[in-house]
Amino acid sequence: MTTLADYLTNHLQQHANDSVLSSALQSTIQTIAEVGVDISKLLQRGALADIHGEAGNQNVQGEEQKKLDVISNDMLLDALSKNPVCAGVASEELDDSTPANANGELLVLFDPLDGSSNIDINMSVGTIFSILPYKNKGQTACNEDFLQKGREQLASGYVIYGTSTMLAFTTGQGVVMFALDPSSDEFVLIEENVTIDPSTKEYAINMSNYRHWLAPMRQYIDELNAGETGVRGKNFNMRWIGAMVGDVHRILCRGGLFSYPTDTKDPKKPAKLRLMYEANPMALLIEQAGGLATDAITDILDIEPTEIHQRVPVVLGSSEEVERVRELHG
Ligand code: FBP
Repeated sequence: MTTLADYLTNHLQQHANDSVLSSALQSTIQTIAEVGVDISKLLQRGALADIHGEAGNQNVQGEEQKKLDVISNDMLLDALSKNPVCAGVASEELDDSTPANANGELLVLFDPLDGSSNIDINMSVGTIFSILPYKNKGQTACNEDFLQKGREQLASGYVIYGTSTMLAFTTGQGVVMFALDPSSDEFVLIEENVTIDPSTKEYAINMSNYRHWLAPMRQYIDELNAGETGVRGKNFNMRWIGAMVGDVHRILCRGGLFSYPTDTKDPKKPAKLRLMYEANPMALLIEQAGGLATDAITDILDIEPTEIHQRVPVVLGSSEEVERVRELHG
């Protein structure tokens, strides 16, 4: 049985060409995992822990915050800010980044509780994280320091709170998965080098937005829905968990396509998902598992960020399907 601590010690030392950076990565992933255990326990207690319902205020995205959005945000912010390797933290729930230790090596971004509309209905939710290098050591970190392309990420991953609690991450050498052992509060290694099949028969999209999509996306989904009677010549099945972390976890487990495309619902908000807290970390995982991740045309990891809360269209998963979407958006 390999615990997270063992794995991080062995794995990162092996692959490290910078031991300072690797031990910084090690302690940061360990810190996030420890908070993940605490959030998992709160979720296990559910309504008994008074974590259901609204927090009574809106976040910078203009969304009603759930109680657990705020609780999990504060737990992560507190733990990471106390970690000396962490120079700064940025959260989906906070307007601006929070400077931490100016001599730290790393910047951490997180969506403390992805899929928060699932909390009150006892469905899967998750914590998504992205780790970037801090390039202005000795200075106080600010929002601009976080505006690095997704390719600059040193690591990314998520903790999913589902039927069991699991952790999946990459440090650029493939994707690994751990399961939480509730009897020891330890994450135990269950799979290394997770790979995604290039072809699939499963897709995930919020079909209720169909009339708001651009023509190429409607054509792609029409092709899938035509199944074996159409140009694709095979039937496709649909899933939608309402939490990106859940849909991406399914894709890492059995392949598939996930998309939250651009839409015309609200001209001021042509996309829903956040580049820095959702798209970039998930895109790195998917690419490291042999899949693809685009905004329908451009690889997500090559998008130059302009502000820490920017939103992007997302198409990710099994490469054949992502390429078909790219072709139709040609
Ligand atoms: P947050 O819950 O972090 O705001 O994330 C957005 C999200 O919940 C994704 O996880 C999910 O894929 C999508 O929105 C669901 O959107 P919709 O409610 O439109 O189906």
